[in-house]
Amino acid sequence: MRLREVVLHRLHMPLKIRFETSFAVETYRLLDIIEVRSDEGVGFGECVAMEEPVYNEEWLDGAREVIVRHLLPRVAGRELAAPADLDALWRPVHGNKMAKSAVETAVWDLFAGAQGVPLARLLGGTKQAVEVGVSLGIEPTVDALLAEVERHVGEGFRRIKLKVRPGWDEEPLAAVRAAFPRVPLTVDANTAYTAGDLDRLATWDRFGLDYIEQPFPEEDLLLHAALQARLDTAVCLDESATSAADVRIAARLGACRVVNVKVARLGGLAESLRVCDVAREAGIDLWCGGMLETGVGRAVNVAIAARAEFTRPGDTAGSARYWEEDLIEPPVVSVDGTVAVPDSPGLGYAVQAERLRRFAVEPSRRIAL
Ligand code: OSB
Ligand code: MG
Repeated sequence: MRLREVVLHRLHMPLKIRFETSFAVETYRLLDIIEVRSDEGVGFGECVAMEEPVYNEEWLDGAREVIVRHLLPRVAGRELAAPADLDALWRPVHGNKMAKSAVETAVWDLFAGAQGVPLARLLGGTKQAVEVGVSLGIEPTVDALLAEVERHVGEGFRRIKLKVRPGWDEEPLAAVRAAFPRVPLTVDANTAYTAGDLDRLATWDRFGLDYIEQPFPEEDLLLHAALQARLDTAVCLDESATSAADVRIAARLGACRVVNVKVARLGGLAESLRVCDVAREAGIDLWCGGMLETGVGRAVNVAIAARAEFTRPGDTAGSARYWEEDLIEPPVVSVDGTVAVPDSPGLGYAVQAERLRRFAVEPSRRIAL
């Protein structure tokens, strides 16, 4: 298959929620939808890089430049036998994984659609439905957080993840644990702690967490290993895990027992599948994270989470948590903490062209290949 044309759509989507983390407050998403076209059909992918490089080193305008100047020219005129062929073509371009993933996932959608198979099945996913939890942002008060937890427990989410940072951790955690003694609970610090916090974090077994996600800066696997050695609670890596090789090293060091798979952070679905192989060999539990995606990215998350290695609930809540109106039909629906894996070809949801136009902040850019 040859790509004939790529269309880049820059969208502004208002979020229903105000989502505060240790590194940002998000009230809307600015994002690119990548539409790839061949003689066989169309595929869609989402670039989830944030406006500023505050989650990882990538940022939306930078990713757009990488796609246009460095990735698409390397695909032009090339015959692709499978989506994984992109790996070899892009090998000269280092890093820039969210940019690569945006195009790569669109190509996977295109291949799955052309073969008439659901993306989840092309990826080796066997589940009929995936289990989902919810990631709750930092709230102005503990009472506001308790109300959020109560509402989401009531909606049936399979685990509650709380965003934490120095100054918003032990007090809200103790309050949530006291009010909900048995709810599966995790925390995510997005790298906000330092070596000076190690002794304090090493006491957190008392909160009965399923895992502690990315407490320390992404480079510092040894610091994560030092914490894991002092806890019964699992350490989970997000930002630190940018490749299958990273996960293998982290497992060898004892830096984690759980990994949050974000397809975009890993550079796409081919690398995500390699992470599945490493996780099976090394006994690491996986779950699928999120970046407040629209339905386009969310559909990819549901598809990969259909694989058996994803043994813990993901952050793939339904569209209604984030959007008044998603880009896809039907929306992703989570009922009682599960999302059904679609059985129609490709992503399994129809991207709405009219909504791509309505949420656009600039004319779409067409690139002939
Ligand atoms: O660290 O998992 C994270 C959102 C944006 C950036 C980083 C993260 C998150 C979330 C929300 O936790 C996940 C979601 O609901 O999509
Ligand atoms: Mg995280």
